[in-house]
Amino acid sequence: MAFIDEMTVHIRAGRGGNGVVRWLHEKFKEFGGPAGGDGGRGGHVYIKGIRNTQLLARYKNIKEFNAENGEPGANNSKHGANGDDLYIELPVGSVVTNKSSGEVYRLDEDGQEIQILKGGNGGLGNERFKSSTNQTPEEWTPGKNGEEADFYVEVELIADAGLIGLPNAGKSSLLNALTKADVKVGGYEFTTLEPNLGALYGYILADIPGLIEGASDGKGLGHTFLRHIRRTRVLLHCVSLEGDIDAIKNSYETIRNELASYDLEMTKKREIVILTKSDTVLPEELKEKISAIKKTLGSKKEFLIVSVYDIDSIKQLNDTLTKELADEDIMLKRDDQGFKE
Ligand SMILES: Nc1nc2c(ncn2[C@@H]2O[C@H](COP(=O)(O)OP(=O)(O)OP(=O)(O)O)[C@@H](O)[C@H]2O)c(=O)[nH]1
Ligand SMILES: [Mg+2]
Repeated sequence: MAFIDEMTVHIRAGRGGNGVVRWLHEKFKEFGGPAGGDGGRGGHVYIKGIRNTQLLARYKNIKEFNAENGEPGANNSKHGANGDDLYIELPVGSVVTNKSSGEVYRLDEDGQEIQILKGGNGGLGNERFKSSTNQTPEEWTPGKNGEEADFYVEVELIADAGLIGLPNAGKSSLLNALTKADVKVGGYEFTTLEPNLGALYGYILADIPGLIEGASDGKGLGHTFLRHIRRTRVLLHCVSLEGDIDAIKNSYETIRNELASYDLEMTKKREIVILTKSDTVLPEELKEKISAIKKTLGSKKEFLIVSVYDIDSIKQLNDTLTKELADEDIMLKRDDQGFKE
């Protein structure tokens, strides 16, 4: 699917600081005993998931990342400071491969942190080498190199919400109205042949080709592209208000049936019904259609009445959607902590 981004970078954890040779300075004593401190540890490297699909663009001209080195030890047995750990922020949906070891890390959640490289340990100061037979050790050891490797980063954006519906329902038009996607729109069926994605405040909206009755048997464009919205949290089910009441009801039921025959789990997803093209319907007709649809949907279903020519209705859809996705975020986080709604 479009929107995949990638980069290859060299990443280094920090080198440990060297141990040092120092002596205690006491009056009337040339050597007051060894007092060289150990070096500090080099900084580790972490990757951190952030909900920002544009993040990779920030690293366009960067070929390498380096965590801070540890400081050398000091006199009076002082330990050198550890190098700062490095946090590399990457979009949620990033798959990061260590090209030397083959290890693969996935950032699936906002705020998730994974350590990918360890900083080198600091070296030992001469105080460490003191023994009964050696009161004046001159030995010290250098800090160890941090781990380093080339990494391949690929971002697979996972859609948060998916626009579904019959062909011509106005799905792509809504994607364009809500995001900067600017995809092809047409007054004929199957304008959209491949899924399109758009970004809405860091959330990803997917617009997929229209489904028709029998899509599960391969009619129209089939239904395999439903896999692109398998992991979405919310379905935006678009139903055009253009047809008569029976057509509208059938349109809704057809899509629900096709979803069920693709995967029953899909029918358990949160669904917001969007009644599109409201500008094509006269006010009194709209009332009739709405009350008929309410009965079909039952009391639990939420719906919105939208026209791309009615800015307020788009704004309302935008608000509902962003609130819905943000609430879901909070619920998911609570689930992680063992809370249940
Ligand atoms: N009057 C009116 N026309 C609309 C509205 N939304 C979309 N349309 C028109 O409806 C037609 C279909 O719109 P699309 O956005 O391409 O529909 P789609 O659901 O993506 O269609 P497929 O990609 O074929 O599945 C186009 O001619 C649009 O201009 C609306 O709110 N009002
Ligand atoms: Mg379309």
